[in-house]
Amino acid sequence: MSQEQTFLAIKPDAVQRGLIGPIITRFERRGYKLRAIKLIVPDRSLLEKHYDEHKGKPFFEKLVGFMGSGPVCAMVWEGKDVVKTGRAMLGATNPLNSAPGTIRGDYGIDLGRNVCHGSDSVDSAKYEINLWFQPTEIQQYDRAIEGWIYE
Ligand code: DAT
Ligand code: MG
Repeated sequence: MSQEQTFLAIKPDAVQRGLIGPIITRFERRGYKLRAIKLIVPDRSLLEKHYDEHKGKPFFEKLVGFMGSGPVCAMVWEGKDVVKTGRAMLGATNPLNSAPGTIRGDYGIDLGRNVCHGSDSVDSAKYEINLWFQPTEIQQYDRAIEGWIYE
C-alpha cells in the first residue's frame, strides 16, 4: 500500500470563518492520518515559491496578497492515494464549479476565496511539504485503528 502524503493549507478566509474544524474533520473521518499541523502567516518569499507556477499571471499579486493576509492552517496528511483524493474532496478551483459535498462546493462562492489549498501531484506535494515544514515538525506515529481503515 502506498502511504503518500499531501500538503493542505486552510486559507485565511476559512481560518477567519471558523472552518478549520470542519475541514480537518472531513479528512479525519475519511481515515487519513494527520502528520503535521501549524498556524502560520506565510511571508512573500514562501508564497512566491509555493505559487511559482503562477508567477507572471494576472491574478498572482492578488493571490499572494490574500494568502499572506492572515494565518493559514498548514497541514500534512497521509494515506492511500491522498493527493488525488484530497483534490477530489476539495472540489474544483472555482467554488461555483465545485460539486456540493466538496469542501469548496460546500463552503465557498468566489474564486479568490476558495477556502483550502491541496497539492495537485505527488511531486508538488513533496515540494510543498518541504517548503512549509521542517522535518522535525512532521510526526511519525502509529494508530491502533489502522486495520479498521485499510484491509
Ligand atoms: P488550485 O488551488 O485548485 O490548485 P490553481 O493552482 O490553478 O488552483 O490556482 C491557485 C489559486 O489561484 C487558486 O486556488 C485560486 C487562484 N486563481 C486561480 N486561477 C485564478 C484566476 N483565473 N483568477 C483569479 N484567481 C485565480
Ligand atoms: Mg494549484
